[in-house]
Amino acid sequence: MNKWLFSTNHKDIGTLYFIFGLWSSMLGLSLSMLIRLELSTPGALIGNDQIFNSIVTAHAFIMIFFMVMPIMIGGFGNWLVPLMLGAPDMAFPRMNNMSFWFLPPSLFFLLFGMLMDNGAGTGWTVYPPLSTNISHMGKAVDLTIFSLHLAGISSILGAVNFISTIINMRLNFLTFDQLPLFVWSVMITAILLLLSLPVLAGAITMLLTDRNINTSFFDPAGGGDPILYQHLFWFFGHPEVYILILPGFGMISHIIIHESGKIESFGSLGMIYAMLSIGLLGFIVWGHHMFTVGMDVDTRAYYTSITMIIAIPTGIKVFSWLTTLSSNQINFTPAINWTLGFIFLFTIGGLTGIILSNSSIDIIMHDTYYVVAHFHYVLSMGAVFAIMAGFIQWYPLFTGLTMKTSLLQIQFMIMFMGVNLTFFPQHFLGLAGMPRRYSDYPDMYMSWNIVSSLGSMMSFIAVIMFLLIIWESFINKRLSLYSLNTQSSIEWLQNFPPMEHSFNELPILNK
Ligand code: HAS
Ligand code: CU
Repeated sequence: MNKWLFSTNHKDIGTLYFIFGLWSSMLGLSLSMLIRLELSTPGALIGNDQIFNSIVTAHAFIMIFFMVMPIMIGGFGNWLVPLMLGAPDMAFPRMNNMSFWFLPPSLFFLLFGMLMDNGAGTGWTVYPPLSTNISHMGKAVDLTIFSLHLAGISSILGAVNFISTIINMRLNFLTFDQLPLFVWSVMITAILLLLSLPVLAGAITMLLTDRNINTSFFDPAGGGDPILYQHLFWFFGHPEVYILILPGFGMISHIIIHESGKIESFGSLGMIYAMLSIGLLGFIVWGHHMFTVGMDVDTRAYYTSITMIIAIPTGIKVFSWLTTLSSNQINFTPAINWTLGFIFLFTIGGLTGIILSNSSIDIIMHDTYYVVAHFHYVLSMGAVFAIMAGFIQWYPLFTGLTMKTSLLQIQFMIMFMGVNLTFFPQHFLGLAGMPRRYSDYPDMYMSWNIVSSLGSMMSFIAVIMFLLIIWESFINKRLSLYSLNTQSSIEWLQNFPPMEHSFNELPILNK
């Protein structure tokens, strides 16, 4: 008990993040199934649009702040960064513990927000005036804001820790250009977090005072402006979407290098510069989320052009991955399946992003399902596929066990079909004008919505299957190469469940 609550060990804390992220992913998945159930046919299932909107809002927050970020940065970052640097642990181990333990209370506040009064049906953007007390009187939005404050503090502390660790705790002879790409990706992500989260914190604090102590930052009646909120939110929100994908880029690079039997990525330095450019450009494109606020034509032209430029460093990454893979015999292992799936589907999502970046097109497409399709291709098939690839790749390191390859292959096929069936038709729905965040629709949108909901059932089955595969590996205790040669690891495995005894207890890895 104390070992977990007071842990200062990067691997144990990483494991805590994985468990937390897995738990949240079940929660986020359940909410998404409710959304797809409501939308599976025309007509009402839940019968209350405020509840539907609260579900959509909680789904987004949970998936972003309590699933992808904890798993990628908290889980993989904590486990792998110190090992890749040759460091004994993170720079501030006790702060690392605090970063983690801010998250459970934050999640509780979010859930209270969803369940109290009428829930927070604001969408993850929390735009005023919808989020002010005109439309959301009760405490729900205040609780949601407080949840974001806590999650934000957690991430800022984590970011400080990663930046300090990477700058100060490298092995002496490692120069920056020799750092592994995953370490680079986490450092850039941490810098993005450090620069963007305080702006979100400012925006939601101003919203909190508008709601509770009668300020009027976002209220025209008092000389304020709701558009100011949108600028502050998206100055955070756009870098945030790169925060969600950059560590995935890092993991994908490592898996490709490993699977193609090479010692480094094609264009290693170029990959570093590409990630740096994506991170930098990510801070000056936020206006592409606000094309419909009445922006003048020059500003629209600026945001359109600068947004499109991001395709260049991203293209550098995609083509470098493909070049690293080329001229090798590819063995279709489960990790490489997810990796190839990532490259293909992330690119589709990226291309629809380029389409949306055209301001004149976006004025028509904004707030339609086309946007929903875009961001699920880069998130559900980008970020999540990268997580699956990384988890399978490093599972033997994390647990000392191996999962069953044949089951993983089948599971990949089901999930691949499931997510594509769910989200590809949403492009058609968006092009036909179906708006996002509505609980019902006219009959003309029915067919593709049925396909989408059936696809989500398929993904659901694939996720349950993945849990069973993990369970199977724990039951059958197939040792991985990491643990085969040490006596203590065998004893460790005999004490089921393995989580009771961390892998750090193996003398071989105990630094
Ligand atoms: Fe996005 C909305 C544009 C990447 C996530 N995005 C969202 C939202 C989320 C999100 C969550 O400009 C919704 C937020 C909300 O709730 O309202 N996005 C882009 C562009 C890129 C991009 C240009 N997005 C991401 C990533 C995300 C993410 C990564 C998370 C992981 N996105 C937008 C726009 C909106 C938007 C508009 C607002 C829409 C609206 O109305 O609300 C780029 O970073 C993508 C670059 C990647 C590629 C693919 C690989 C590159 C290759 C090189 C060759 C390609 C070229 C392009 C030269 C481009 C292979 C040629 C073009 C052709 C069409 C062929
Ligand atoms: Cu954006």
